[in-house]
Amino acid sequence: MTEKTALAEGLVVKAVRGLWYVDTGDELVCCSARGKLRSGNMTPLVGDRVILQLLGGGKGSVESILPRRNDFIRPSVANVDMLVILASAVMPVTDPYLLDKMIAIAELKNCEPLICFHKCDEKRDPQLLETYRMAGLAVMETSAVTGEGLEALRQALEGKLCAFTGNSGVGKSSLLNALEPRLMLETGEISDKLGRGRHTTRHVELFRLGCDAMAIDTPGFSAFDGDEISLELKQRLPELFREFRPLIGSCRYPDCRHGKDAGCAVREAMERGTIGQSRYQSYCRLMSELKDLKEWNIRN
Ligand SMILES: Nc1nc2c(ncn2[C@@H]2O[C@H](COP(=O)(O)OP(=O)(O)O)[C@@H](O)[C@H]2O)c(=O)[nH]1
Ligand SMILES: [Mg+2]
Ligand SMILES: [Zn+2]
Repeated sequence: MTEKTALAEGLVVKAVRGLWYVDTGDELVCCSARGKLRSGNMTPLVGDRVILQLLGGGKGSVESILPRRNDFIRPSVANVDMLVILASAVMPVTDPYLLDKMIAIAELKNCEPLICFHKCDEKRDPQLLETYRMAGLAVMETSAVTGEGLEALRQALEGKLCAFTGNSGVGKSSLLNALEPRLMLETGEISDKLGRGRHTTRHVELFRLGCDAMAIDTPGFSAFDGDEISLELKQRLPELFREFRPLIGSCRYPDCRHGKDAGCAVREAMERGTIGQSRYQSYCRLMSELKDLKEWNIRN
């Protein structure tokens, strides 16, 4: 019994009840996590790059987790390069406030936001699109029906680990299917709120898209919501609205919160029209929602 077991590096592509499926490039290895990892309170997440011990027969154990770019709680996923946020101008119409919240969370997590104005075959909202373009965010119009925007989207995703999010019914699964037909994801489910638990899959899985991208389909906005609301989000909120950044130093008072403060350069830019009104309103609403966060955190 002197045989030395081999170590390999791989990507966690699926997690199911205490087992992690790790793609080493050569094979898919079903792993448990070493006690050492668990006692250190580190659980591998889908998207993690890990060092594993190969035990033969497609089995192994995760030895250590390589440093992460970011991690999310719900869905449990790490190293998301890009958050693809879908919006729709037809039922269910996306509330710009939800979009802005998702964008802020993406920025907080060092994750590139990409906004897809989806179902563009049915309806477009050029004004909203322009609001985001003006903010310096990546935007595109997509349709799973006509295929519009798919090629541009493929190019934007290339080489990245992407999470698709957006309100239930906005078309996430349909868009993923349009990008990669063999995925055959279920589409057209009714409200996530009603269906939760019944239709929501329990495990998190990364899909390989043809364009050398990995993607994860998330159940809806709720998934990236609540849990990610943190004190850090509150403290860094102004800079998470990227078009505010160049203005922040120009406010009259250095501690300006960019609300009703006198001489606020951000608000003045909104009044001049160089910052979208809806973006500014979302900022103010988020700020007021986060105001009592400290107390909220203690309560929970
Ligand atoms: N017109 C139109 N309908 C779409 C498009 N993409 C999805 N849908 C429809 O929108 C509904 C919800 O789609 P689904 O992919 O299940 O949304 P999800 O909940 O975000 O995954 C389904 O009835 C789809 O057929 C699109 O590009 N254009
Ligand atoms: Mg879906
Ligand atoms: Zn200000």
